[in-house]
Order: sequence, then C-alpha cells, then structure tokens
Amino acid sequence: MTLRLASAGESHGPALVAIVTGLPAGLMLDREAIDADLKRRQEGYGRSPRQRIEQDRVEVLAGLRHGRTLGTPLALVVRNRDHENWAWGMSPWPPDGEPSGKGTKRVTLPRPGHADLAGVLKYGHDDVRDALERASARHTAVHVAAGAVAKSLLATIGIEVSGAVVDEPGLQVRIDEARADRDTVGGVVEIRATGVPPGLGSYATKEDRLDVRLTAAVMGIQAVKGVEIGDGFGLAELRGSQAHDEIGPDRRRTTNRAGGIEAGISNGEEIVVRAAMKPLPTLMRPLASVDLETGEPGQALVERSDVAAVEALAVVAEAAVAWELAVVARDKFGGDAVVDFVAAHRAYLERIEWA
Ligand code: EPS
Repeated sequence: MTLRLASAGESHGPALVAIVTGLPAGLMLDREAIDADLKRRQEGYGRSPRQRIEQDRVEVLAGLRHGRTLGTPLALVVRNRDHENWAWGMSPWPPDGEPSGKGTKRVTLPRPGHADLAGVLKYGHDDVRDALERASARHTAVHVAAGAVAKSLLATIGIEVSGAVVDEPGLQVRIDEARADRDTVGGVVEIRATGVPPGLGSYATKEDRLDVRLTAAVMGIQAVKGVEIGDGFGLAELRGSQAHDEIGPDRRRTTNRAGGIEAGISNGEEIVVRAAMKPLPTLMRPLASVDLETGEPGQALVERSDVAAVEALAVVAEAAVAWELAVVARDKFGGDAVVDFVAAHRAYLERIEWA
C-alpha cells in the first residue's frame, strides 16, 4: 500500500488542503498533537505579523472516525484566517461588487529570489500574485499536519523524528540586526530520526534510495538551498579511513558520519539530515527589479514578511522527513490494518535479529 500526499492551497486563498491515501486502518490520531505541530511552525523569532492573524488548526473532513483512521483517504484542511481580508482579491470565482480589501491591485514588480519573475513567464500570468500565492511557504502548514499524521504512524514502530535549528547562539541578535536594517536572514536546521531499522530504502533504483527521497523532500521546502546527510559536504575533505563508520561485533557503529544511510539504505543508526535556508526574498528595503508592464527599472514588491523563518523550517523539515520515512516504512511493512503493519515490522526485526 503506497502512502501518497497531494496538497493544494494559495497563501491568501480560503484554505490549504491535503489528501493522504495509503494509511492503514486503525491508526489513532491525536488532534492536539497535530495542532501542537501547527503551533510550533507558527512560532519562532522573526516571523511576520501574519502569524498574529493565523491560528492554524487542523480540520479533518474524511478518513477518520472517532480519532481512528478508516483505511480510506484522509482529507485535511487548514483554513487561512487572513482570507477574509483578501476575499475579493483572492476569490476563487469572479468576485461580486466593487474591489475591496487586499490583493485588488495587479503586482508587476517581481522580487529577486521569489517565484515571481519565472512564475509569470512560465504560466503566462499578467499579475505576479498569480505566481507568488502558491509559491509562498504558507502552504507548508498543511504539510506539517500530514507530517504529524506520519509521525503517529512511525510511532507505532518506534521511530521518532525531531527537528531543531542548528545551535546558533547569535540567531536572535542576527534577526534583530536584520530587522533594524530592513533585511532578512536564513540559517541551518537539523532533523534527526531515531529507531529506524536497517533496510529502509534501497540501492536497487535511484528512486528507491532513502537519501534521494529525504533530500528531495527537504529541498522541496521553500527557501532551502542546500541539504546534506550526515557529515555531507564535510566528508569530501576527509580520507576514507576517517570518513566511514566502522562496524562493531554487535553490527552497530561507533560513529555516524554517514548520517544513518549508506548506499541509499538506512543502516540502523540515527538518520541525520541538515538543510540550509537562504535569507527570505521579501525585503522591506527592496532590491532592484523591472516593472513588467512598463519595462522601466523599479524596486521589487514590498510586502509584509518574515525577517527569518528558520525555526519554522525546522518544524517543516521534520514533517517532510517523517513523511518520507512513513512512505518507505509503508512500502516495506504494508498492511491494511495498523496491527498488520506493526506485526510485519516486528517479524522483520526478528529475522535480522535487530533489537
Ligand atoms: C511568505 C510570505 C508571508 C509569510 C508566509 C510566507 O506571508 P504574508 O505575505 O501573508 O505575510 O507570512 O508564511 C505564512 C503565512 C506562514 O503561515 O508560514 C512567502 O512569501 O513565502
């Protein structure tokens, strides 16, 4: 049974939605745990005033009864509370009445670093808003909700995933300084997964490789420009004798430079994924751009924005890693009911004699 996720939603549209298929029946979901992850994503120093408007909560429209999955598609919704201020500008249907609220004026000044310019060229839009709304990181909210569902599934087989900003004592000061300069900053996050048995993912095809799946998922998050597994780029500077993790008599490693993945397969050690986030592209002191309507030089669109969202990235990347691990775990252990999934995992650990 393949676990799949499809999502839709614009930043200031009515809602963000996700459909999850391939979950086993009988998985208990905890609404508070999902909402706690949504809250964590909204917190963090340096976020935009938008976060005072949104209070993200998950709604479930299908696939769940009394907190237990039915083995049918799970439909998740996170509403955009800000939509009421954009009801005319972001109306899915031609709006009634005179233009009012936000998003009524055409945007023609693309921001360097955002989807704006390539987006309008590619899709033939004449309003940059038509590109930026979906490219916005707002829709990561519903992916965090799906990631929380994935974490519930992984918990049944003892896998835990957690993300954090890589220890940077000066981050708050860096954010304050950037805000004072009307600028933005990025940062680095690290995701760790414990309890992953050897044998998730495969060297058989490129698509099956766990490192391909994890790096693609994390690279797919807005503003991520680099992803590494384990010691990643640092390994290039070492000799083989220093770079690899030797195998002890218990088949465990004394080091974990590979970040828990060798040849595209988990090796039983902690999985470690790191991601670098670029400084966010919406600047209060805008960069040079061109007016797409007049062809005149101009300054990029200035919108309310985050100064930094690196703490949010830690939560979003945690969800992405959890999601991919859940996909490969579903591929390996299958099962229509969660008890079948758990039993297949137990039988596998017994076969490989892995405690
Ligand atoms: C974003 C721009 C800002 C952020 C948004 C991501 O949106 P707004 O223009 O409404 O202030 O706040 O992030 C979120 C809304 C969120 O919930 O994370 C962008 O351009 O990517």
